[in-house]
Amino acid sequence: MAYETPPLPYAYDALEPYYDKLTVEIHHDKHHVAYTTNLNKALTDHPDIAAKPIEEVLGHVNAVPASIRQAVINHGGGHYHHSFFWEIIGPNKGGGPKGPLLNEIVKTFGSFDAFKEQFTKAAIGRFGSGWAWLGLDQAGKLHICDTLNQDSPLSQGHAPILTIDVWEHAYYLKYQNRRADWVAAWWNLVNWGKVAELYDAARK
Ligand code: MN3
Repeated sequence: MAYETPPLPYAYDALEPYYDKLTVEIHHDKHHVAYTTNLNKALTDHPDIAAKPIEEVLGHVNAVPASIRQAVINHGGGHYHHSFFWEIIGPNKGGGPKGPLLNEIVKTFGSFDAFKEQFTKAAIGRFGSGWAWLGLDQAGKLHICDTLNQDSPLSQGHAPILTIDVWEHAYYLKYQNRRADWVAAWWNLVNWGKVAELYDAARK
């Protein structure tokens, strides 16, 4: 059993002009694939772990033997987070959420704009490499957080429904040091239909 990098669910250039073809290609085919490859390497002698869904492994990461735990956090996180990231963006998306998810965002953050502002702040403010997230916390409440490197919100018992990658490899070719421009452009790619699906699933 080995983990596999899911194929990119659209063409490399499908996210233009917000996300350029070259970055998408390198990000998926090199960075994402390397995480998956290194995860499988780390688990060579642990087929019992490699047989589990990655969500389960990261959700109980303290059960992973100490000798490989950091490798599983790094590469397992990288494998899972990127698979998730490609799913919640897409071509001809953007706009905003509807229905129960919109209602909950308004209830929690005051308005959709206030939510966007807080999420953007988390993404821009993440020092160094990492991710910003919207998810359900252990109490089932919507919650914004940011994580360092490939530390996973799953390991905190959260159910993620939205994320942005703010590692420099995610945006440097097009946006260089302008992380704020990457975050602003990324809102145009968010697949709110998929985010709503994840929200509904997480509530069950
Ligand atoms: Mn990345």
